[in-house]
Amino acid sequence: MAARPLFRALIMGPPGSGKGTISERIVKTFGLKHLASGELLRTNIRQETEVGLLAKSFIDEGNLVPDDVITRLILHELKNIDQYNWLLDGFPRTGPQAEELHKVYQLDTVMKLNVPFDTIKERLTSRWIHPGSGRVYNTIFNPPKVAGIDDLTGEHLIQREDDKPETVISRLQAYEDLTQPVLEYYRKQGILLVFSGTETNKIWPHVHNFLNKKLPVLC
Ligand code: G5P
Ligand code: MG
Repeated sequence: MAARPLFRALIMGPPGSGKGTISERIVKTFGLKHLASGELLRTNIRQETEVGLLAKSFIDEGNLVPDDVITRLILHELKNIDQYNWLLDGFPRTGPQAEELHKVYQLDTVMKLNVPFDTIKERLTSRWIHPGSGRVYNTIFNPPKVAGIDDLTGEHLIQREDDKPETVISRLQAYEDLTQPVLEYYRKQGILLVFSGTETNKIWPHVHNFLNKKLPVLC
């Protein structure tokens, strides 16, 4: 029997739309490898790599990291998971990034989370993360068992530098200006699906049903 072709998916949406939260559920249910550009950059910042030092000032201001830097980083990481089904989160988010990715990998599907901006602003100011793993909490939506402490490691949670209200506005602006053309690019390819709502728990069943038609469920 011929091997099933590898599945290449992308999740897009404005900052705080729930990409990370839904990706975690996709990974758990369908076993895709997950590569999140923001997470990768934050790891580089913590490890004080050359890329991390360069990226920090852009991220802290709510601006995008230069295309060539993030593209090189992501394409390098994708090589390591080449033999698996994967889900990209947060890359590409400009036209040039989408074109560079397309030279190497053709996506099967692009899932866009369409969440109103007012809903998003509230979520980001109540987000807490575990810096070591990138695990995400929210004091209202999915609080840790003990306030300020990671459920699995018992280590302290922190707030992301770029979740300050003024930085959130710059990030939303960058999304509007630079990422909208990417959606158009995928819409033209006929692979864009939009999932709208204000609650992840209501969006997730639709994402699940959609992926279920394409992939075997793990659990
Ligand atoms: P990131 O890390 O890619 P963003 O801004 O795209 O950052 P972010 O903030 O990580 O996206 P998300 O993943 O879409 O948001 O959302 P999430 O973390 O799952 O959910 C947000 C919060 O809401 C969480 O606390 C969650 O628990 C909660 N939540 C989820 N669902 C619900 C719900 O239904 N109700 C409620 N009440 N809460 C909920 O990128 C960061 C920076 O890195 C650089 C840029 O500088 C960027 O700003 N970067 C790039 N630069 C250039 N090119 C690229 N491709 C880049 N990628 C990253
Ligand atoms: Mg995220």
